[in-house]
Amino acid sequence: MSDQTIDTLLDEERRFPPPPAFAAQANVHADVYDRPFEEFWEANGRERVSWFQPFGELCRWQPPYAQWYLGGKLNVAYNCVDRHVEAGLGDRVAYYWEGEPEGDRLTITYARLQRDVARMANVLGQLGVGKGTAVAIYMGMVPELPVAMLACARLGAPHTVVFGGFSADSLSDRMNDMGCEVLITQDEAWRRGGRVPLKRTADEAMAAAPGVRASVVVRRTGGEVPMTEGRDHWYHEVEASDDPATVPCAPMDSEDLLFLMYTSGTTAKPKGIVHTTAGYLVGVATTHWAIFDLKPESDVYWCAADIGWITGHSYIVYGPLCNAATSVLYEGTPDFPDKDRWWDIVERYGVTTLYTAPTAIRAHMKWGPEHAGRHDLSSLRLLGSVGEPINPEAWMWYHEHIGGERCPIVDTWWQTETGMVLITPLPGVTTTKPGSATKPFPGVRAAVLNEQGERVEQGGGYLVLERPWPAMTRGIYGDDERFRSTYWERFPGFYFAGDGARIDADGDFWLLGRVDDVMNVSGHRISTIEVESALVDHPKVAEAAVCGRSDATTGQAIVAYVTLKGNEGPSLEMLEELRNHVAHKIGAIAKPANIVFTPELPKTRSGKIMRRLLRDVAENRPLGDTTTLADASVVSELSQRAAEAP
Ligand code: 6R9
Repeated sequence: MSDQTIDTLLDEERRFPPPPAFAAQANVHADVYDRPFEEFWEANGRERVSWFQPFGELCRWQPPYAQWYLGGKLNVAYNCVDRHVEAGLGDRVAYYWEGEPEGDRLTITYARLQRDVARMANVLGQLGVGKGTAVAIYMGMVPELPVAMLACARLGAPHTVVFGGFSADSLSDRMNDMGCEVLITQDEAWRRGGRVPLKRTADEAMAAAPGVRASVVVRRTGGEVPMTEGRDHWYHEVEASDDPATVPCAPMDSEDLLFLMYTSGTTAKPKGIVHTTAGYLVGVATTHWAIFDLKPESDVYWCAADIGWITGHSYIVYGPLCNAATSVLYEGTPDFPDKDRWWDIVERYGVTTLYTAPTAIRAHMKWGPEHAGRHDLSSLRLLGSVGEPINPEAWMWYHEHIGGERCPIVDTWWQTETGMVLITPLPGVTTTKPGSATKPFPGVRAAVLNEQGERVEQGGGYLVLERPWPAMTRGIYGDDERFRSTYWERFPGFYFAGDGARIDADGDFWLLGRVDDVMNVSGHRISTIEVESALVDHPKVAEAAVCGRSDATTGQAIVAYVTLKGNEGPSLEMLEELRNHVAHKIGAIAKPANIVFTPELPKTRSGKIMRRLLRDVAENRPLGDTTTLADASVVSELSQRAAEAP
């Protein structure tokens, strides 16, 4: 982010204190910040979660690894489903599901969810899935997705959910890294009226993942898909009981692996971020209850993310279900069949709480407020934002056109690695400022350090966290060295998040985006090197350098600079071929928005590609310091080509 943007942010003087009526009924009040951190997490550990065996020790901190709620035994699926049915809440709606084809809807109560999970668990059990068996899940936003995750949790089988937009290579890499034995998928997914061939992609992935011995295929569209005898099983054809008594909830240790979520880092290989059972569950349930001011009897909560990302895991599945919330689950996109799809959903179900990403808000801004204006949004009482810094304009638009100027907005900062929200307003307590995530959550301590690792009381620097929190990752799967070097070496003793931040005179945090080679496209983390590797993988590409440039809708857009081999000349066909190649290697979200063909890339004398310069070129900025450049003429040549790029 340029200095100018930072200054603009800090000039932001609008203040939004919590509406008094909201504050009066809020779940948490200002005194929550005074609670000693041990007492806070100890009490929430007891109150928010049911234990088969209570924990003894709260936290064991052996940097960089923390363990929480030691000695406890519990089951995540039991906490998210069965105990609510036992408590007489079986008729409460867990999910209102909205499929993409018009009129395709389902109301799933907690009692039904319990039966669905039991059935899926029995099917998995027949395939030999038990405690410790790694399961991959590659699905769209259908009810069977949370059911599959919960069935794994019920059996004690760790899962990894791979976003349905990812490619066969991405899926097989993850399955191989985790050692997955079983894959749960579906025939196809609906998207904008088209069909996404999940099973076909899964077949390609399984061909490259020999450890996967069985798959379970849920029928969604009814499209023709090949089934491999002996390996693939239609979910609806397997005979299995849905009686929860036939498949007990496995008692798990607090620190047993719950899931891996792969995320992009600064190398081409995604990291398997480890999340365990008790700390994760307490962390997501506590934050969900406090930050979204959850009133489980009356709220209709909607997180419009995809479950394939950490936001969906923590705040569509585990947090809300643990809290016995009623949620909306939706399949599809905000502009199909029309741009008012979301507002139609809000009106139909009386959604009270909406949690989405700045990129979605900016898309709605672009489409205009008339789509929301056609619907009654008066049920909304609280709005949330996650995934990237929210620009003050987008914040104000959300506040006015969606929140009717009455709903507090919680801008929540967190990461795959943190598992739960760490910096956020509390809606009944915090005076918000458009663009600021404000304060660390109770029991969390964050700071900003300068280049030398000194604490910045007021001003900009690097965001770090100072002590462990329950849902923090337990590491990168199988890569202790990378875990230490990525997060713990830059500032010894602190968790380094990879984000820049500023603290203002009130002690509020303003997030400024990534400081490493990770791009943020529509709230999705993509590493520059991952895209470069995919490009260089193409037989005609000699070299590639990738950077993000600002984009009004997606936050950042991917720009690639490509040097072709030998006599290959640039062409529009080549450009399309390369974009498709990246989509095939990684997934459509990683497709470069622009490709600039260039005979040479700007490099330092030691051979490092000067990405900062590429970003300047991509954003038409005056070029910064080029004195370390080996051949300065490359840059003027590049600017010329970028301007002419198709
Ligand atoms: C939950 C999630 C994490 C990165 C993170 C930061 C950015 C997320 C933000 C935000 C500013 C917010 N980020 N929330 N930046 N304000 N409210 O998005 O996880 O996919 O791992 O991305 O997203 O850069 O480091 P993940």
